[in-house]
Amino acid sequence: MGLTRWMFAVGLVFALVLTISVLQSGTAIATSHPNEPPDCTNAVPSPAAIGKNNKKFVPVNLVGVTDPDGDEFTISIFSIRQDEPVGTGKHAPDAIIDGGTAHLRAERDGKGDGRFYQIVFVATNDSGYSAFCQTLIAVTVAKGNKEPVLGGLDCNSAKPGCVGF
Ligand SMILES: [Ca+2]
Ligand SMILES: [Ca+2]
Repeated sequence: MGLTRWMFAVGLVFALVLTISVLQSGTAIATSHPNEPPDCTNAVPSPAAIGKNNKKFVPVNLVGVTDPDGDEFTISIFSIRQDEPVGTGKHAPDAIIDGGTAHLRAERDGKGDGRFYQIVFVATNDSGYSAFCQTLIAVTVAKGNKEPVLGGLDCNSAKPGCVGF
């Protein structure tokens, strides 16, 4: 019992030291950081949703990103994925990346539960600090006025079929 109690005490001290060192390193990071990266907590697509199913491309931009230091920043799209098959032929691919603009096909699988596109992008400020961000946009037009459901497949929208990166 004595040994158990001793080990418990050692563990407690160790945990305390660990907590203090974590807090100190956290403080050190906050105070010595010369510049903060952009904040994409409130990033949303514009338009907020795609309300058509005409198979045409819709330009979608990303808004709501800010920079804590007021720096200028640029947005560069890294990847676009979707939860339905991209398909082949003239209605593929379903996304084209043009810098910070996503061209997304206004399309949904007639047999599916509604399409979501996931846009992954990087916001980089003029001091070179980057934030890795993501947002979702749905194709809202649906038979029977059903809400689109997120999930299922995970396809690269820029390539035919349904492939990964
Ligand atoms: Ca397609
Ligand atoms: Ca879906």
